[in-house]
Amino acid sequence: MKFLDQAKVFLKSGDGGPGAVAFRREKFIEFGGPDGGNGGRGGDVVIEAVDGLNTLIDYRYKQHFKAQRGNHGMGSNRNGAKGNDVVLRVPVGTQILDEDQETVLLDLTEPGQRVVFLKGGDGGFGNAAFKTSTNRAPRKFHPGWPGDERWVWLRLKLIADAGLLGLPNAGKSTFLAATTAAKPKIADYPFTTLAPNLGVVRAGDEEFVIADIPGLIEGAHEGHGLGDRFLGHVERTRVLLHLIDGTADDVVHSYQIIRHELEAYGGNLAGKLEVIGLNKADALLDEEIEEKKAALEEASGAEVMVLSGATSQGVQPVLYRLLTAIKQSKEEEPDVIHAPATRSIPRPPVGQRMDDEYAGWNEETGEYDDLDDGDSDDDDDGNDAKG
Ligand SMILES: Nc1nc2c(ncn2[C@@H]2O[C@H](COP(=O)(O)OP(=O)(O)OP(=O)(O)O)[C@@H](O)[C@H]2O)c(=O)[nH]1
Ligand SMILES: [Mg+2]
Repeated sequence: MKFLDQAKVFLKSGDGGPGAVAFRREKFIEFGGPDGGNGGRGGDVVIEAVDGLNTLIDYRYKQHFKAQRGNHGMGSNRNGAKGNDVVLRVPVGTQILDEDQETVLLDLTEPGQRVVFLKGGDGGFGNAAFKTSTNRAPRKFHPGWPGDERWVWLRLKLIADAGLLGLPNAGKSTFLAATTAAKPKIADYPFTTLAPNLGVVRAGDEEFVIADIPGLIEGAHEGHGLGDRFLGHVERTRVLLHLIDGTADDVVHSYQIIRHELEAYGGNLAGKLEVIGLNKADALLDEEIEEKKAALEEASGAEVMVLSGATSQGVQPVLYRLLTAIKQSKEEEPDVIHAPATRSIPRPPVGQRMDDEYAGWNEETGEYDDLDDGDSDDDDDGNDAKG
């Protein structure tokens, strides 16, 4: 199954329903008056973050989401019903981006978070609302306000605590498989992993989520290999585990390639806390380990941990190191819920207003001439005479 991490969708909130033009007409009731109710509000476009979803695959098959239009108003001052909302259920961690794919409009970080993204248009006033002291029988109504519509991108960034980074074949997926219940594909050719995998690590009584992403190569930021688009999946992690294949001739060069790509990617990735692991130690002689570890420590200026995902040698200390970093980072910066995006586009009125010069009140008959009333020929005649 292909992992789908973004989708383009069209959203439209419902238009408001039109107001009604109606008059009270009852036998023996002398002064009826206008009683056309208001139109109903259009349905909203609601976006909801739910647990248990981890892809946006549904949005590949259905791209258009339209909320229902508000119902029209009716006589006897009955207002139209509100249109039904349309609710998009997305995985936690989904961002809504503008068509430019850059401007973040909404960030859903908490399960259950529910945001009205596009509000339905308001219903139009019925003629009862246009009654004034000088015009007691208006035939004016408002057709309702339009809903909002726009194309947006849904983008999912998996929320993992730790991210695995490295060149292809560094042993990232092997590490994930060794430390979690995840079963990623592992093979001795580059780009075995084509989409991110997540796994839950248990270290003592604690748990954290680790993400394995496709390997990076030199020039990934220019699109080489699978490019750097998967880095978005580790952008939000609290710590990175940078794995280096210890069997490579020049481990320092391997390290620097990845560092360079992180810097080219931008954001705060390069500044993120990094744990460096010299991997595949089982395949190395002791003196090789010492030599490569020392070279890496000199190049990075940080401690380098030695491990083997294949034999699990040195893996536990790495997990505790990651866990400590995650806990520390959570203390410094607890999870933040981003404020929902607010809509600031004013809605222009549409449609024409009905001309209200025509007053249906007939002084002589003491009745209103109702437009809807097709069989009142006599009234119409009387009215023509008046006009
Ligand atoms: N000897 C040894 N081999 C390992 C170790 N970890 C991984 N390998 C081997 O290295 C090869 C690549 O392993 P993967 O886990 O698929 O590497 P990856 O970093 O996920 O690779 P990509 O998904 O292509 O980026 C496989 O043949 C693994 O069996 C290790 O600790 N020791
Ligand atoms: Mg892999």
